[in-house]
Amino acid sequence: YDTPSCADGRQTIVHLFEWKWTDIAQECERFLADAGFCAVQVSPPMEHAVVEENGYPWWQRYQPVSYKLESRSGNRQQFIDMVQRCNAVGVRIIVDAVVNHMTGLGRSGQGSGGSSFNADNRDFPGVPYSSLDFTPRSMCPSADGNINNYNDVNEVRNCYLVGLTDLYGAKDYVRQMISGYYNDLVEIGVMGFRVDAAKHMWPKDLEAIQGLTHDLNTNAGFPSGQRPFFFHEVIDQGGEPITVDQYFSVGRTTEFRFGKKIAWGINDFSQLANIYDPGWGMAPSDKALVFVDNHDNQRGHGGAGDIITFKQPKEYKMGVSFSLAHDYGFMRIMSSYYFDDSDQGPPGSNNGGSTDDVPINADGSCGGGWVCEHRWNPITQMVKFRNAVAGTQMANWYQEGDNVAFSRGDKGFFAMSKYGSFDKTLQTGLPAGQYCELISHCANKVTVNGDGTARIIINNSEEPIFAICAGCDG
Ligand code: QV4
Ligand code: CA
Repeated sequence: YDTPSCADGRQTIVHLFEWKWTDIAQECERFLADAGFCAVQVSPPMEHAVVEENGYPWWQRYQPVSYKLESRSGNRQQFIDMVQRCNAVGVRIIVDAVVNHMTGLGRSGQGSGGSSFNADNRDFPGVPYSSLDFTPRSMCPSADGNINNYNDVNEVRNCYLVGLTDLYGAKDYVRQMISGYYNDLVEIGVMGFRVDAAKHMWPKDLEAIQGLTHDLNTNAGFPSGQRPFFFHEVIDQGGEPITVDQYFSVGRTTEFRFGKKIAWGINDFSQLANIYDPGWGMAPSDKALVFVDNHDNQRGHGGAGDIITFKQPKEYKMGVSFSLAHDYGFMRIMSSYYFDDSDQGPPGSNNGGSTDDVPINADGSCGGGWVCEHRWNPITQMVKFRNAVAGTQMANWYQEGDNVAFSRGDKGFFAMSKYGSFDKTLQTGLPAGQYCELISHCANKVTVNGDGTARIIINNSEEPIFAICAGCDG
């Protein structure tokens, strides 16, 4: 479950947060395929609550009403069309799977697909689930039925996360409904799943659900016998009894400590060494799903604090570029929309809860309130670098003040200078020859000498990043 079935050895996924299926299909065809992205993580595609009183917030999509593929991002037919069109150009789809719970207590009415529901009665006829399918109250040790004490494993996994009706994952029927949802998606051609709130589910229940889940669909271009890729959202920053290693048998885990270490390191380059800190309990590289920020911590939700985002563009470009140059973990890029309010939905959501299209400007940037970090020059270019150096080790580490550099085997060399001016001869580990510097699109040409050294010049205050790799033409 750890290995994503990427086409052509591609190494990076992008979360197109709250994008519509029609826009994602176009983005696969017009940008992501050529840019060398492995896959898109899409917002939860199942039917969700419609929370008018909070202005149709982004988080309504984390409150499932049924597993019908009818959401703010589009309907079932549009979802299928997206998966087929993305697969056709070698870009895979990863689904954000919200399966720990259904909607929050107090909610009732109709979901985004028209199914009726009543959370207080635990009644979700669109699945269907009834009161028998939710974790028995007797199994939750907290006084109010909610999770308050993260030091009690039974409370974290058997009580309600912020009032969200908690599914009883030990029950066969519940396992069948969840795996039925997965199998529908696998049949359509998705490559894998981000399991939302996996910290609040028992690993043995996840294992049973996976056991009922089919191999990837060979008609969608996957090799036969290939298991879906799974990564589990487990916020582990140390100090709690639930740790990422408890989930290694069921796939990868989100490594939230990575984003913090990047934020600290961009602030003080001397902290960029030893990003992978096993002493802190961080997942080994082949178990870690890494990211500089995500849709929660960029707006003060789960795992927030000491995180850099698109709101600090220069620092963010450096943080993501360094991460992509590094050899640790499987990398996800965040692609956001601008917001002032942490509840705020995507562009257009104030208009009755719908979503606007993503317009592309003449210079390749996005308009209409969409940030599109994945289209920011250094980020796009470093995705190519990561593909080119895959499988190599880091070497020739150099750090002095606000300058850092390292090589990736004999395939690539990366450097970064916080204040944008650097001029020094360093060992690149590369074979002699002429190389195109990637961030400048080959405006800078670099000569590697017979002994592997090269004069590295950075002269750019906004994008103070340098990268060369074997076979990269800019
Ligand atoms: C409110 C009260 C509760 C009360 C309840 C009663 O706050 O005290 O019990 O009503 O009905 C929203 C609201 C929240 C509301 C809740 C239920 O913000 O105030 O409770 O709905 O109606 C996202 C948001 C949450 C949001 C949720 C569901 O972040 O704010 O809650 O969606 O709409 C922990 C977890 C981790 C989690 C992280 C945020 O370990 O798993 O918190 N991260 C994932 C997702 C995240 C999502 C969920 C889990 C839930 O990445 O985006 O939460 O699916 O760290
Ligand atoms: Ca649970």
